[in-house]
Amino acid sequence: MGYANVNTLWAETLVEELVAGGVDAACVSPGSRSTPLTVAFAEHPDVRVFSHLDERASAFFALGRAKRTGKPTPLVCTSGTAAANFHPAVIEASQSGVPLLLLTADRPPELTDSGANQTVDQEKLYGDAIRWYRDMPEPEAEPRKVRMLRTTMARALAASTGSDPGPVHLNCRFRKPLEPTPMPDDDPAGVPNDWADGDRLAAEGRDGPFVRSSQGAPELDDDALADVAGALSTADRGLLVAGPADGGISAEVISQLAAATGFPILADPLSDCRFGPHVTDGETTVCGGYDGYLGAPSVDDWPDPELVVRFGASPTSKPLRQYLRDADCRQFVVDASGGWTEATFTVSDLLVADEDRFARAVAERVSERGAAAWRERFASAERTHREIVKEALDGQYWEGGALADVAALAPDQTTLFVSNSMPVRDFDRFGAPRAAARTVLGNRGASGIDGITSSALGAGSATEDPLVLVTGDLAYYHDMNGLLALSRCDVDATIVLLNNDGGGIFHILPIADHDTFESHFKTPHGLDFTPTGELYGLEFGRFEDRAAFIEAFEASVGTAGTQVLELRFDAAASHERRATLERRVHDALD
Ligand SMILES: Cc1ncc(C[n+]2csc(CCOP(=O)(O)OP(=O)(O)O)c2C)c(N)n1
Ligand SMILES: [Mg+2]
Repeated sequence: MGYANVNTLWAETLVEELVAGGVDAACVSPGSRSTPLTVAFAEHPDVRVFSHLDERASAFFALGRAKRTGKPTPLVCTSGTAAANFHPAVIEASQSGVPLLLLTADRPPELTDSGANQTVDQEKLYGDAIRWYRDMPEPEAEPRKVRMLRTTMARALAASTGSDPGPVHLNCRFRKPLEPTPMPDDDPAGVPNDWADGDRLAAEGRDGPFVRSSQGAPELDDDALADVAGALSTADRGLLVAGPADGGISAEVISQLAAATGFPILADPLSDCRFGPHVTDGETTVCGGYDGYLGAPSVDDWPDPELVVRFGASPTSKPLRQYLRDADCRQFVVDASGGWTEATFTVSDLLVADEDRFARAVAERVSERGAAAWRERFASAERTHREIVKEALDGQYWEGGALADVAALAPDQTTLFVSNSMPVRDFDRFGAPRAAARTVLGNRGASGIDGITSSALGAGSATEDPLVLVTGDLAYYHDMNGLLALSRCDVDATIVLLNNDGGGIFHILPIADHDTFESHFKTPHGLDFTPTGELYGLEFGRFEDRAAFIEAFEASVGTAGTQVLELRFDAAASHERRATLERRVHDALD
């Protein structure tokens, strides 16, 4: 095969190997140094290219896609600060265990630290947030080097997926000509016809990936499984906690474990276990209201759990985290990545094992179910909580009410992205478990309010599901650039914008009583977001009450195009409402 020059050979081979490894899309941003990569992706018939003008939005878009698909979407940028704009998404990907593949274009090594234009130190730019880093050698039409390139692509994909998924960074150096300009054979940038010198593997690769890597999932041995199963079989009062997870334990498997043990499941909204058919299968008690009742004084009189098995990251709910902190019992964390991410430091047993396999194996070995009274205690608290929230929906609307409605009304098979700050907390407290199948995503790795819209649209780009994003106003403002992906990347969404004119969350912190609260913490901005409708080609509507919002929401999720449904709230009033409802639940439990 003929190539215009060494950069074309290099970039086309790189893309060919990624496609052989399962890549079907890439996110690119304009710039000169990355030209060979951009052209190679754009010209590959099996790659869908998402073109983003802003690298920060691009990286979050790729992150959202990976959260939805479990596969990396390679990211391409030019040299300089462009690469630094990937950094927030890299951190989120690392901390939430999501595959990313960063291809940062760079100048040849002799220009590092030389004052050359748009040249910065890109070596290990993202520090420890990277699972594997490689400073790529300069492209060369040399057989061994090209086999290295092919192998490196297989390795990069393997390193970003597997049992400890995360970002991989390849710093890709290119020398001019960057465009596919044909260069003569005898030029250093040219590719002689016989460059491979008969090395067919270098020239053509293999049928499929150059290196097929198989990665086994970690499993416990029989003794360890018997120990856990024994502990579960002898406990009357156990809890199964499904924390936020991108690809953690599945609802089906945790249900098997719940059926075998008789223990309730406390399902974080960002686990795969809050919603789905298992919720009403009769064998399991799926709890979603614990954020509202576990802080009740009367819960202190409940007997302690005798055992807790946790999957995924630390739960979103603070009352749940505190409850687990105070439970003096054996607490297992099952984590295939072996991350030791447990900030309350209450875990007694860290089990590095594939979550589904572990739970299946333990469910088979458990011999006795726990006490029905314990399960009923949780089921009854759930009913109390749910009734009080349901009643409240008929009264003054509040931010949590909107989340309760979204949870109830989103169609089956929705992909739902929930922003940080109050939206995810309200969703946790007020989003009742339902039998509908949903994919709920959020950025809880680092809990930033940046890149939320882009992450949601990236997730939406990977699915035919209706896409719903629930975001606060500061998060919406922070990533307005991300809205351009709606038209450029052909994504439709329903965006529920909860506008309380600033960071409502700060009302619940002690700083709320300080002079600097309004100006430097709550930061009311007074922005009218209506013009984002015209600017980004979406329908922007403001809704005054619950009935109007529900009507617009139901219409939007069934319609093409993007609708932003803005609800305006007073943050202080919403907090009062949360507090009143919490008190009501606590009193009812008393
Ligand atoms: C990038 C980033 N900057 C700052 C913060 C700190 N922070 C946490 S919540 C919040 C306010 C978010 O406001 P909004 O999106 O309107 O949600 P609300 O608090 O009103 O629910 C801020 C600034 C953060 N998490 N991430
Ligand atoms: Mg706000």
